[in-house]
Amino acid sequence: MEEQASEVTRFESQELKPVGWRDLRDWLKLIENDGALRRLTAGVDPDEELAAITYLATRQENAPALLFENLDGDQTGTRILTNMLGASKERFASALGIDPRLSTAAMIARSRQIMKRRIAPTWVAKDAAPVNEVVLAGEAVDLTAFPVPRFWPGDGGRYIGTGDITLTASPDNGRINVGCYRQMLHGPRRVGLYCSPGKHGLLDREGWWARGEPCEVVCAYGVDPVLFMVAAQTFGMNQSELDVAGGLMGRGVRLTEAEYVRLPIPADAEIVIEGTLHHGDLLPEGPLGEFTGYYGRERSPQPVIEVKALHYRRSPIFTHALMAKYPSCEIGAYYAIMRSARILDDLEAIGVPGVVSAYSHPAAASGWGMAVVSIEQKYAGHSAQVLSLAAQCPAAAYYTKWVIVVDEDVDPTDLNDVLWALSTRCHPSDDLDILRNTWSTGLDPSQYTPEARPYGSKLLINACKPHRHIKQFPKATALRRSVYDRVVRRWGELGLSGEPPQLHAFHADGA
Ligand SMILES: Cc1cc2nc3c(=O)[nH]c(=O)nc-3n(C[C@H](O)[C@H](O)[C@H](O)COP(=O)(O)O)c2cc1C
Ligand SMILES: [Mn+2]
Repeated sequence: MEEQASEVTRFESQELKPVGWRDLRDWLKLIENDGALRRLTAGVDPDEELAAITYLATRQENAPALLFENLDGDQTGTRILTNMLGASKERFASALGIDPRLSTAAMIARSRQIMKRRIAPTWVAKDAAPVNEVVLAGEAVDLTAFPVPRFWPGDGGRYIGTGDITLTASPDNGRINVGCYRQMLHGPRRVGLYCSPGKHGLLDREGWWARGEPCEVVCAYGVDPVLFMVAAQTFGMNQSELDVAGGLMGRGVRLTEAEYVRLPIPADAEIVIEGTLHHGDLLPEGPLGEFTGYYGRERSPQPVIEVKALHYRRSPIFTHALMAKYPSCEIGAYYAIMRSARILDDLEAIGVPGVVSAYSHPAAASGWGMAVVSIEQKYAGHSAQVLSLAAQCPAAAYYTKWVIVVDEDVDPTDLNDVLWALSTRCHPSDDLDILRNTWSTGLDPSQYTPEARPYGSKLLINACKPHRHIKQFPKATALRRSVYDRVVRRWGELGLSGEPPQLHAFHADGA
């Protein structure tokens, strides 16, 4: 009885209660209890071997998170966590305290409810911040002492920042941005930072440089799952992801004062660096095997963080994100669910009616390649309107090449359903439009020569029933509700195994 009650508390009381974990270490205990964490105690080489193990262990959805506890040559007691969330919607659910048994569509709806909350960060004293167990400044900092992985054979270096969060501030209004941007290690106190055009970290940086000032940066490398998810998601330029993360966790993100910069540092992170980016201080960066499944971008000069201070917990846990084809990419199920929720939020904020659901399938280059939106068509031109708005709303505008609108009887999370709509309701000669010179990235391999990047293009696909003929459009075959109910009742008697499938559309009487 007691156990049942705690199940309920754990999954469904989140309206305004905080999540049931405090930091990354706490959350790891939670997922270990669920059998979703694998500890690797054998020695592993951070040079390609760690990535190879991660890739091979994650070729199916819901593969466990991997904690590498013994890294060749390491003197610091560092551990590395990979596949923290990856293609596991169950771990996404455990990070937010929602029911892991929900369908993907239901998780998107639930995430939207929780994501509406905003809770400001709280401050803790420096000496009460776990990340301040060890604090080093200036010449005492040597990042090369940590085991720093090289992921793919063709990578241009070792990457200290993949599963990171990076804080910058807007020089105009002080809004603190949190993004996840890759970071190549150049030397003991030199870290390359790659932000692609349009990302808020880049806009902040350009803003400081335009004023003739260096851009302060804080990067955290062992972060809890919510800060990581939020850092990877696109929110409005004027929003602080810190407040979004607080809202998702049901309590403020704990921050503490830094040693050198004016930015705060996350108090519960495992490792934090502080530093500055100076205009004109560039070093060759990349390539890195990326979320597209390719080495995205040629080696190019990128800004370098001049590291001023380092904070870490003893035996720190670095979070690292393998970039690869689905389902081995760290940008997986959680990303698809949150991005879909964000697209629906953007469309709701615009105020367009009739939007039912959306999904960015993670197999489409980590959910960045495609967005499907379902609507209940209410007027002539409605589906074309939703298509254009979805294609350019902040949550969906970056990269997305295929934007598809379908009717409400098609489930965007079910690719079989989407392919059915594309094949039976879409007439390519009438229903396709192209947007050109759209927001994209230097990492898109389909644009050649690389100089053509980062301008992208988008195909808008209208796979709704044609509105002009909607009344005459052939009726889709569907079971009569009374007959469906009868078969469900007889399921066992008929000797059929498992649960009868749930249906969401039935034959309309009079049709
Ligand atoms: C593991 C991982 C690595 C990423 N690497 C980069 C990167 O190197 N450069 C970049 O611009 N965006 C990268 N992204 C995407 C950004 O984190 C994402 O677009 C986010 O919205 C950026 O924050 P912003 O919207 O506040 O700029 C990465 C995302 C993840 C999850
Ligand atoms: Mn942002």
